[in-house]
Amino acid sequence: MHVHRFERLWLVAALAMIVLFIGTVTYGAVGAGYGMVDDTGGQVDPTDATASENFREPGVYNGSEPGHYDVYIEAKQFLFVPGTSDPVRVPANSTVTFHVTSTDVVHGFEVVGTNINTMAVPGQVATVTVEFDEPDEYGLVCNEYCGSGHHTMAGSLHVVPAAQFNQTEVN
Ligand SMILES: [Cu+2]
Repeated sequence: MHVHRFERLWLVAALAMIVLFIGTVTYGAVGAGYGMVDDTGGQVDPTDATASENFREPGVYNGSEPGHYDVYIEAKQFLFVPGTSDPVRVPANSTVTFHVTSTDVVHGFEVVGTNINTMAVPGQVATVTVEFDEPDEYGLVCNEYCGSGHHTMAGSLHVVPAAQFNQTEVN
């Protein structure tokens, strides 16, 4: 059977596009380092999150070794606790694990300008670990539509010079 040269060209071009699209979707799903909110952070009762050993009173805690901190953040309509009324403060040159949960509806937790970006799902604790080398100030935003005040749901994270970080700020 004779296939016209242009017909063949379009067949090849269409096939190449299909391969390219599947490739970009695959890269986005597994190659770019994205992770789903999974069970590593454990589960909690969303109506009483701190009752579970997987979640503590929101705040900054000393981690398992020096220079490591655990930050427990409760997201709820329409604030981060801590973060919204008081900035989250951690020292520079530290490794910080955020444990984020929601006590009402699905929220987002993004540290603006970094690759820290997770969902805050009621009943589920999302954990993300990150290193902060330099003092800096970051915004926190909720990027899952969570209700009429969603656009006001924001906070801040201050990475302060180690000398300015007071151990009394740690729970
Ligand atoms: Cu929200």
